[in-house]
Amino acid sequence: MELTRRDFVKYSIAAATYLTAGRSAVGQMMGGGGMMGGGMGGSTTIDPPAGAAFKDPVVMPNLSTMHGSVEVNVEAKISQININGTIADILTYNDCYPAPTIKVNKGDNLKVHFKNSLPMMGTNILGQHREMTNLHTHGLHVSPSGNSDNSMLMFMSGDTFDYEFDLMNQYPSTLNIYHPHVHKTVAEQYWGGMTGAIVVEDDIDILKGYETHLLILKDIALSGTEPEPYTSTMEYMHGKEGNTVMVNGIVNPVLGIKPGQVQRWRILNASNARFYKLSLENHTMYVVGTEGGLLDKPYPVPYILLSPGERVEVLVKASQATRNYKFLSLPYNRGCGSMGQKITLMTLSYKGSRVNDVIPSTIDPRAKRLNITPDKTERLVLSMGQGKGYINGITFTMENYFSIQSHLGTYEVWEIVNESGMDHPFHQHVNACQVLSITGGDSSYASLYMKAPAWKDVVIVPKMGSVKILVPVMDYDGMAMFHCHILEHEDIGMMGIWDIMGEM
Ligand SMILES: [Cu+2]
Repeated sequence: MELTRRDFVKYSIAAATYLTAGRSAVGQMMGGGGMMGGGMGGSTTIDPPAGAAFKDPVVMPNLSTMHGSVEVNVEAKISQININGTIADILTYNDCYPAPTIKVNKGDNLKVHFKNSLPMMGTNILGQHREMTNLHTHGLHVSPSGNSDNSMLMFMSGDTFDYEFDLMNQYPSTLNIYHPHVHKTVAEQYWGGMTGAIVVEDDIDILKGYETHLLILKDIALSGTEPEPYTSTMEYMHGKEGNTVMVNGIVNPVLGIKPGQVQRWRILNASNARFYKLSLENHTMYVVGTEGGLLDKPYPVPYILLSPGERVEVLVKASQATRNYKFLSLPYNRGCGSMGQKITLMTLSYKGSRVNDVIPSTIDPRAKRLNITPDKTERLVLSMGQGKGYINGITFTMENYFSIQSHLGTYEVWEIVNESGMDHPFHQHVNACQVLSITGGDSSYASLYMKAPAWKDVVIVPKMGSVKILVPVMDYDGMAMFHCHILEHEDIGMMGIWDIMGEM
């Protein structure tokens, strides 16, 4: 099925009709009130005792036995999940929190049999039906049209749909995300638990020998046994942060490492609004990959900032005395009145017999910074006010939005200016970009991404600052999107349409 621009308008009308049809609010999933997670006004510490053993998220079973084909079932549903000792009603894919990891290779054909088994839950405070959902494959370089990564699709309770993603042009060694993308329900469903990883395996051997783990960082606050509900526009303006912060669904899990061992960690910030300033006590971390693939060499850093939607790959070497070390998130002020918190995310525990692993000096020599004259330049101004988010003064609705028209085979520079007092992690679908410059914000974040040949699909636009990114427009036309990845901001309109047309 090919979704055209005319179809998009049709879908908009269908959605509007659906909204005004006045379906009764059955089974209010979320009740009660509650404050945003602590930390407002000052810096606080969350330092829970060491928890259960670290576990990687479960791996999604592949139903296909054909080489080059991956076929999975993904069912959105409410499941009972143990959140730090409380059995809670969490929004999941396939009863798992976080969702099962889909593993693929470049060149594969990925089929997803999707089912929306969320019950009807009435409308949220933005007026959207809570159970309306779909599937976005954040980071995949695939078509934004038809039955591929098409964020215009919407599914009601009980609907099924077969997605198909052609990974012919996909970047290898990437950590991507699957999550819902229906405007005005994204934040609530993501907050409630609907997030999983798509790992595209390496096509080179350099990192294959290292013990590898996936770390999905996610916070939540519960109200009784349910995810704390959204009760005010202010929560959408701030973005929700939870007081329970987990790695793969566990509070402060303990990960073992042998003395002298090097481990590879793929890290995803799957929180709605929480920024992590990641630091491993007494250790240097070596950044070897970002959203769009591996870097040319390891970049040693004392800490790395990871905003919602961002991913990073690091190598860590157990080069210190044998004991436990805290993997921390240090306080960071992202704006909106919070100084941030110091959080113990995970405990790294030296154990076992000594090995002598080495951090390699090169990673992927194919990674290069582009030096290209752009075909055109776009300027996007992000702002907030009156309970809404804006791009160039326009708040996204299905009928009216800011859009960029681009042509396949071209390169564009997007200058993104932040006129608000809060950082916004800017995300564009379909094509990863390189960072040309960052003004304001954390200086080590800016210097890393201005010098490394990093491919990114989320870049922090610092409060009252700006970024310039170089965006290739390659392989796929159709209606894609760009938006703030504080998902509450997307839901209140900080989103636009990227109208990618054929070659000029
Ligand atoms: Cu934002």
